[in-house]
Amino acid sequence: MAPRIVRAACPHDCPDTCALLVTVEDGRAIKVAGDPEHPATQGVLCTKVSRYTERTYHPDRVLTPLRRVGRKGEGRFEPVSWDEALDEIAVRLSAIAARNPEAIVPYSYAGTMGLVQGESMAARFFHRLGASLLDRTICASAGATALKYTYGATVGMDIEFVADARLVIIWGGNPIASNLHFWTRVQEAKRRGATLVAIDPYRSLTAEKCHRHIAPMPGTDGALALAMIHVLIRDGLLDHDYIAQHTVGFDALRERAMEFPPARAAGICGVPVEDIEWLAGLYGTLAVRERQPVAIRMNYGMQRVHGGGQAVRAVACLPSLVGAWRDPAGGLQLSTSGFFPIDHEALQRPDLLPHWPQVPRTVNMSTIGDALLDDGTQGNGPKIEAVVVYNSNPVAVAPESVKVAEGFAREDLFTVVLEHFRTDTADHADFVLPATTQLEHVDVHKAYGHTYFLANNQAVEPLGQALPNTEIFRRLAARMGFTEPCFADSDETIASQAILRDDQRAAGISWDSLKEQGWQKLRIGKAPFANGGFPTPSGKCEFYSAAMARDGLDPVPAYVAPYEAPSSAPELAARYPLAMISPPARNFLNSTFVNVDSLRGTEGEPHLDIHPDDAAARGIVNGGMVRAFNDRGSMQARARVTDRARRGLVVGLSIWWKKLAPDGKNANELTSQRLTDMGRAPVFYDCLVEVEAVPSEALAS
Ligand SMILES: Nc1nc2c(c(=O)[nH]1)N[C@H]1C(S)=C(S)[C@@H](COP(=O)(O)OP(=O)(O)OC[C@H]3O[C@@H](n4cnc5c(=O)[nH]c(N)nc54)[C@H](O)[C@@H]3O)O[C@H]1N2
Ligand SMILES: Nc1nc2c(c(=O)[nH]1)N[C@H]1C(S)=C(S)[C@@H](COP(=O)(O)OP(=O)(O)OC[C@H]3O[C@@H](n4cnc5c(=O)[nH]c(N)nc54)[C@H](O)[C@@H]3O)O[C@H]1N2
Ligand SMILES: [Mo]
Repeated sequence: MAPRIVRAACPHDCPDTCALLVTVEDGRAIKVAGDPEHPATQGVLCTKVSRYTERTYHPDRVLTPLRRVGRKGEGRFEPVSWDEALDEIAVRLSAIAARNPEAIVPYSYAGTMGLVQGESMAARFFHRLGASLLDRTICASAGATALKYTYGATVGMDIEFVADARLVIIWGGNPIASNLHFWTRVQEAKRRGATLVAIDPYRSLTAEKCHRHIAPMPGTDGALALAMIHVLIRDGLLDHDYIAQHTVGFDALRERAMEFPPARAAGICGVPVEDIEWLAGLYGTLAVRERQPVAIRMNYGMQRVHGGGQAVRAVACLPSLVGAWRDPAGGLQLSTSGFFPIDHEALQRPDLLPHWPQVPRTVNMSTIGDALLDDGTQGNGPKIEAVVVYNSNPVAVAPESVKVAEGFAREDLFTVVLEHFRTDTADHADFVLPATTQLEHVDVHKAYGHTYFLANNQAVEPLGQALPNTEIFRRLAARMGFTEPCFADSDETIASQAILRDDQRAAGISWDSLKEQGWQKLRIGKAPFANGGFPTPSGKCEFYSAAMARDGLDPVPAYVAPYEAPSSAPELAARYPLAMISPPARNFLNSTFVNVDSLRGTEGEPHLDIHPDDAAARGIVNGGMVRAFNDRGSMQARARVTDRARRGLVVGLSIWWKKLAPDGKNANELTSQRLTDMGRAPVFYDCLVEVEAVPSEALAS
């Protein structure tokens, strides 16, 4: 048979959500390429996804249901039939549900971003069961909450126009690794004369390619942004007309910003005063005096700290102060997901909850360690007796991993994991159920870095006995006696339910048109906030947020210090003087792809970047083994002595599978379960450690 091309979508948790063309020959996918016609993809894929067939046909794929035969965490299993596995799971879950369904917890995140395999049948199943709800906070909820208070939704500029910007500030993001197609456009802006600035404690792959790199200590961006606002106001670099018509709370913001003269912020952030003056001056002069487009690409890296929400809010005020929204190439983007009209109720069917509109208790995925170790006497609801994990690898990715692993190792916990591979989490399962990959199932996708809906058509038949998440929950629902018609919906039916009807932004877009065309752009103005129209209660950009005041938060952008820094925790900082961050490695996607040999080969082994002065003070040499530790745990890594890490900072690119690391540990052994100022999100980059050289005789084998 001649090869055929199938239109598909990249499922991974990345702002770029690429349109794929999959070449299928004799029932096998032989090539995955970027769609050259799709403006966001531009025919280019990242290294990871261009190797997608390597992951799909990986010899380690789980292709039959597995039942545990060893101890929890040991990873010893025997194959069983689907009937055996599902019958036993249904019996176990039914028995727990008969006592209290809230003792059952679903655990999922964005292993696939697809609306069908991500949230539909699984959500229906757990709602009908009355299981605990899961607060899906592990990535973006601090920043998303901040944007909702400030702009009304997770919306912003369309970066398709950014090539025309004169200044691009990349704030807390590393697009060369984690937002590649944005970087392509920024390269074009650079060729056309734009100035590029990175704000990042680490000289990332991206920061080293910008004209200027400002390196604040982690968690201090709020002070930096308030000082920029201070300079804009002090120097009259303001779009008074935009402020008057399209914002609320300017006086309150001015008062707050007056508390942050650049010299004060410079002290907090550990950056030169001149950097702050220069950046604010350039931003304001270009935008206000020269009426040139200035763009800020904020990313989630900056909000994984105590004050992450307030910091995002402070930065989010900048474009409204200078009227940057007036130009399609100006403004700010953190996320575009709020533009998408999605019918979550149709997908998830919360009305199936036993006492709807009353809802069961909610478990925060970011504190799953504590939740699993709670014996039910702490007032948080019943002890967790069962966890069903899909699209996530919590034992590797959730903070304070020692506790997470201890929780998943509980012999009285019943754990089911739907997976492609035997991850660190799967090793703790009672049952591992083989799930299909994106090439083997149907899905529909929104994006968070552009404004196209995409279809994922099924390219090949499921491998082995793998089944889509939807089908696994469909079969479980049948065994549990759930007879509502929605449990019989096919994946294509679900895909057609995902897009809200009657929303102008999606006019002309349906599952039928999408699966033919592959992708379609939402109807949104080129400069969506040129004339205000923010989806806030006031319809304006809210410098002052009455909703925040009601929610017990500071209604004006503020600087909230890190939990773990010399200023806020001097005693801790004396013992653990180095700030540690663990942002994504370029060849991994969170913990996905770590087991793909070619990609792991490129990353090599876990590294820790440390400044030459900090290394010398500890007798650490380049290439030597080191141990990073604090009161929560430790991990070993190969030291890279480099001034990419500023003084006082160490960087361990992540997220390694623990079992593929030399000591069976990763960066989350060190991170804490404390939460951000808003959004109940984790503080992965608010983490003090000490580092020591590991004598060679003490090396983990
Ligand atoms: N290759 C690859 N791409 C990915 C991912 C991946 O794992 N690998 N993950 C995907 C996911 S889930 C997400 S959420 C996004 C994340 O992508 P980004 O939002 O870009 O976030 P991070 O990679 O976490 O961090 C980006 C940069 O922020 C810096 N940073 C850390 N702390 C601070 C701080 O306090 N202030 C400032 N200004 N900067 C700070 C880090 O040094 C890092 O260089 O990327 C997605 N894309
Ligand atoms: N230290 C540290 N920790 C972090 C971060 C960090 O920067 N530093 N980043 C955080 C962030 S931003 C995020 S988003 C989280 C990410 O955390 P997760 O969302 O858990 O992401 P992954 O680690 O990629 O795990 C996803 C799993 O889903 C599986 N999967 C993929 N598709 C399917 C499917 O269709 N069906 C089923 N059943 N399974 C599927 C994959 O095989 C993979 O094992 O990690 C967080 N943890
Ligand atoms: Mo994320």
